[in-house]
Amino acid sequence: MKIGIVCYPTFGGSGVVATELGKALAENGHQVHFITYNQPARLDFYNQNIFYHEVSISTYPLFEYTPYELVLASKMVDVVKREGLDLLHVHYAIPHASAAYMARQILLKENIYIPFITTLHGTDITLVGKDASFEPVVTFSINESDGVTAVSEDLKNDTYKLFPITNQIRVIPNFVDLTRFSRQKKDHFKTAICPNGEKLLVHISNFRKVKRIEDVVYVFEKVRQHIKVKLLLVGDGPERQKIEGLCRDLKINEDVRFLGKLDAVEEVLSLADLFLLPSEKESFGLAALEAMACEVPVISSNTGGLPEINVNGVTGFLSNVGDIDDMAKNALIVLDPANHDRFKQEALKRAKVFELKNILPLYVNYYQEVIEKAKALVF
Ligand code: GMT
Repeated sequence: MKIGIVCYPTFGGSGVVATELGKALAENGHQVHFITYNQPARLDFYNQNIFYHEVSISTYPLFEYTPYELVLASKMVDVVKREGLDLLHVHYAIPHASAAYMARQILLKENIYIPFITTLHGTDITLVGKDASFEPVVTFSINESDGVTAVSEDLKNDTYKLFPITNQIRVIPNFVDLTRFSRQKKDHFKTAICPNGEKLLVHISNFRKVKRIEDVVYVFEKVRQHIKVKLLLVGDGPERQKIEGLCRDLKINEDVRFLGKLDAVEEVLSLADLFLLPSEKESFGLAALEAMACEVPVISSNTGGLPEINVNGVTGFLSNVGDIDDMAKNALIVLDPANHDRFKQEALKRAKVFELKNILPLYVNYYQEVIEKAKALVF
């Protein structure tokens, strides 16, 4: 198949999933065309089946806001025609689904029907999409998609709850590549960061409000009252400065390190003893799955799709959003030497359910289904 993938080329979960999916499809012999405004962050290897088409936006003094969606739709039209694509797969509804709809309508005038699949990732539904300023377009473009997937059952249910959706939504969960995300032996690094045998707690995110990073810090501070611990915070974003200030105020800054945006997160995860993800909302929680693949148990909130990955009392624990006392208590249970190995093994076992080789065929079969349906519809 020849597939066009549209995504945000950033470190955010939707871009990561789209890029990893494209890479896996290419390795399985499909031709993959990324259509984005920058080289995707995780597109870090060469494969003869991967092509990159840049959406370059030129500004004009009249435009206070450059109409990116129009440039993207035009680029999709161009790539579909030039490369003879079979399908467009857009990740994150806003504005990719409506741009794909526009491209499909333009191509229809030239007797080309390009089906498109929209994958919903979370905030495109639960935060941004449901806002009245976007809602009609989001509803319309989801209903007009030739196929729709959501990354968890919870996100599917939320989408039906929040929008008048008439289209079928298929759940295809996110996945992890276990050849990359597996625990590596990094004893020298661990000793450098935890010279006195401290346990290492890790959080990785885009440092947005929805991640509740202050809860990570408060949980860490509570655990620190009982056992020797260090905290690594990976990623960057709008909350970082506030969190740095909080660590200073709590006088724990000597035990907390901010690593910024990192490519090789699997190396940090290989040192970790516990992963913290206390988010307000989380449609899936890819970061937690990647941690579990590296044998790191997870303390998380019980929001969104997190209970579909993190099994309470088995791979870690789930608590109500904001219940830092419960999270700290659970962290101590997981880190107890009598329990830790069991939680680590269960985390890996659970991550294997979401292994790339199990999830990739779900996408490939769905692509074929949608392409066949589109052919029957038009010709
Ligand atoms: O977590 C974020 O804020 C980034 C966001 C995105 O769209 O890039 O992540 C969403 O998609 C990820 C991949 O499907 C999911 O693992 C995250 O749970 C989801 N984030 C939220 O729902 C807040």
